[in-house]
Amino acid sequence: SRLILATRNPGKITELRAILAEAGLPHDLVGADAYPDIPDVKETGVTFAENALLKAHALARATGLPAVADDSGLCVDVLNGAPGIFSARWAGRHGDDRANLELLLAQIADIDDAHRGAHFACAAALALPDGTERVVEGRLLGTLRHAPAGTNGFGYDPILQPEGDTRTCAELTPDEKNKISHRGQAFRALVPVVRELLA
Ligand code: ITT
Repeated sequence: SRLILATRNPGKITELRAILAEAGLPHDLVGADAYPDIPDVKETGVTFAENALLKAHALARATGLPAVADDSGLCVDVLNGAPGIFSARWAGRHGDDRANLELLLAQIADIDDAHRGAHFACAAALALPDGTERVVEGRLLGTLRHAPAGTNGFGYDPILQPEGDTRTCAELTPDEKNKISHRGQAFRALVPVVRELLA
């Protein structure tokens, strides 16, 4: 059976597809690109979970298929959780990773190493066309560097050093990152939910 993922990011599709396959689930995962006429939904929620649910419900309603959506971001302790749900457009323009990262580094430039805690958070939602919904979350705890390092990944990866590692997320291989990442955890937590609702 078909399951649709609300993203235009092919990396996310590959990752969730691998997790479903590894769990032995037969579902055929397709990206929202397969349905180009469906407009993007406004992310008006105030939490990752609310935004993930909004996206999943909109896509399930529009396609008549079970839909998965995720919302994620970086939460900085000393900024009371910001950028949070605004991570993708922290410096103004949506998806300007370089500007977002530079602005954040400037905002915490004077913060000492003992107070540079942060985490990536991800909420993953599953919605059915009949309105049934579930949402799960994952987190990756770490500290923020003073300067970027590494070229893998995207977004804030070059400045987040996961707890227990000496490298940044951008210095991990994709496999290493998926094993510990907020999104990897959330997608893996979705497996029993898919099993329960889409048996
Ligand atoms: P889609 O909505 O098309 O899936 P997006 O780029 O808007 O893609 P997200 O909502 O998942 O992606 O992520 C929001 C922002 O949070 C993203 O632009 C990054 O700045 C940051 N972020 C999320 N996950 C991250 C990760 O694994 N590594 C680095 N930064 C991340």
